[in-house]
Amino acid sequence: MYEGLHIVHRHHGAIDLRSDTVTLPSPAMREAMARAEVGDDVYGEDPTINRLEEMAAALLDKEAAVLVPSGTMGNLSTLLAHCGRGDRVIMGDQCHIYWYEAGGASALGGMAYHPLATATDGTLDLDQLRDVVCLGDDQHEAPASLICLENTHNRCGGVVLPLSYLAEVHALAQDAMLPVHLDGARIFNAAIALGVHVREITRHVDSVQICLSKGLAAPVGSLVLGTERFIARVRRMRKMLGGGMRQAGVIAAAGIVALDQMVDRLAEDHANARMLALGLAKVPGLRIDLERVQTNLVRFELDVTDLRVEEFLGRLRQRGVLMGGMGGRTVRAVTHYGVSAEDVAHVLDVVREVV
Ligand code: TLP
Repeated sequence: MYEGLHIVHRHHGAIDLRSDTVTLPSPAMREAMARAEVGDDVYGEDPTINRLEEMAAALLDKEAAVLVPSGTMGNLSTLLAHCGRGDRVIMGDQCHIYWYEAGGASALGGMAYHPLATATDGTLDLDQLRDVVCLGDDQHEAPASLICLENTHNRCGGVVLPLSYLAEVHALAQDAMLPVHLDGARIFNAAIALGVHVREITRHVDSVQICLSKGLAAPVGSLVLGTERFIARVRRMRKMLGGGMRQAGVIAAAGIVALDQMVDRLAEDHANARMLALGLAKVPGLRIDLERVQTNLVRFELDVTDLRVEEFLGRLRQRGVLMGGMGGRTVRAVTHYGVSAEDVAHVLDVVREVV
């Protein structure tokens, strides 16, 4: 149907490494979207959404799933479903929920964030965690109600949480009778990097949010997964937040293609990220911890004293390469669908020239 249609994978001709959120839908996605059977999802009558939710639940081995417009709404509706006002949510001080979700759970759900120091490998110290999961017996304390983890870990540079660590956190949480929520925006990157089925990750958590619109290249959408009872609560929160969508099967159709066709190819993004990281490591004036380059995110520091990050990014931009600043002297470059090994080689040439 889309033969002859030119599918653009470049934004204004630039090689865009700012994020994997910039990915454009594949031709198969556009075709599936055009053909999607739709209905009113608030009535539960969109067959394509129902199919996507069932498919995801089976894949991640959870009882039920619900489609939400974004990762941010997925996390927020999940936190609202797990916790009430005055509840304490334990999370790492580098996690996306804490840094980049506009404080939603606090502003709209009255929750108290309890951030713990995050190690460079994305983990939290288990002794510290043990100390805070039981808070709430004393009247002074906001009761601990939820632990949030993130995998892969964005601000830590896309690192993958070890399965043994997930098991330990899960056991500790079960002892304290607390649920564990996983922000799995890039959970498939983690599974591919570990070489395991994604279920090996999700078995250690009670709820999980996954993004279809990052490396999997769907235009819109995230899913929240958990028990049937829990997902019914998330559905109510989604409605409250204005995320109850109608004929959104057009979105779900791309999501089905994402889960079907776009997971295995993430290995390509990881190889390209590795190539980029190895090249950057050889550029004098840049500092990079190669051990932390495990998936598609590449974090590095500008050590050149007279070159400010904004200047560096501006000079790249002039030469058709986009990267993002992460505060301080840190830069992030993300490989994804639409960025080839040749693109990475070109980016390295440009970086060498600029630095
Ligand atoms: N992350 C975006 C920006 O918001 C920083 C990016 O470019 O990486 N969890 C994690 C771990 C994420 O990285 C993101 C997006 C989200 C949640 C939120 O997803 P959306 O953007 O769909 O609300």
